[in-house]
Amino acid sequence: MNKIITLGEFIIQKQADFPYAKGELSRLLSAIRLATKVLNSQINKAGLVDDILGGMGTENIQGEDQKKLDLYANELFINALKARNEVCGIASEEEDRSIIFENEVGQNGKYVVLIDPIDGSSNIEVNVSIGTIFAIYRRVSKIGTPATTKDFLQEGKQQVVAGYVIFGSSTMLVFTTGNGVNGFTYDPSVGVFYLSHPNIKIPKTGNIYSINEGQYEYFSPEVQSYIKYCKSIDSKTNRPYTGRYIGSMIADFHRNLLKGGIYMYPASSNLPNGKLRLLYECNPMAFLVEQAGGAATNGSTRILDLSPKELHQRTPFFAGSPEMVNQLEVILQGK
Ligand code: P6P
Repeated sequence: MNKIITLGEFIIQKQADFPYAKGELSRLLSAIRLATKVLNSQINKAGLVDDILGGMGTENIQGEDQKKLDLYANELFINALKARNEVCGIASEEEDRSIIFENEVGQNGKYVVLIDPIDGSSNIEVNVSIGTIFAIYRRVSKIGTPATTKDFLQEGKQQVVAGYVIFGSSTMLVFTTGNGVNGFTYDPSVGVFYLSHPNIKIPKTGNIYSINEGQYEYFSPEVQSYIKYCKSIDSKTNRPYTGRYIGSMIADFHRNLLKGGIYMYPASSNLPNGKLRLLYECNPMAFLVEQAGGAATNGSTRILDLSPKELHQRTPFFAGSPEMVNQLEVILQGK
């Protein structure tokens, strides 16, 4: 049996990885761990109680229907993070504006957290995997003052921690602190996350492509060319590839991370900047996939190099096995 290491023990062991932290990041990760356990218990009985399913009759800033679970998870993570007194501000997909902690304790917080509390929430009604995505940055504004917009609009390469939780056949927390990617599986019978996937590395290539082909006619000719490439027969490059698209990015991303593959949400004539948000969806996933040896691009530029201009901005997003992402860019750039 593998050596049993809990998430708590792992965080303590890796404390040295956070050069300037004296336990703050550990406390932040513990807050995420706690919120995840509480959320997990609600998700696992979502089909039994209707106070967590269904819509609120409200929309988020993106004009998307807010599900009860979206807002429940949003409140949960905000309160768990606020209670640790390490965060000076939080930006969330479910909040129009960033939340700045104005009190003295908040102003002394060294970090900001950006979060998508539940990605793919429309899948909860049909029991398809959903997840939470988070990114943690050191603030750039002066400690002891309120957080500013600049603290949130940092390039993805400045992240100190990024991770996701996938609520699937099991609940897993996958995160990086810039020293590789590790996956922890939750055992609800004892309420503990165990290290189940140490040092995850994505296969250099694969044969899975994930994209909503129903949008084919709206894609650019270059994206259409790449889809045709995936479907054409060429035994030398293991094609045709297999199409797998769950409609929950975290689930598609996680499968491709472990098996190899490419996830794509391109721009289209009806979504000129794509659908996914740069700050709290694409940047954390890009940090993770690069730390696992993969690549993430908007089609021409590394995601982590993009300079954010606004909190909820969208970007085309392609991420996965490095050789597949490279081949995609060759085709997109008509080389
Ligand atoms: P479409 C969920 O809403 C999400 O943000 C991702 O998790 C998922 O991959 C994508 O949108 C699905 O979008 O337009 O293909 O239904």
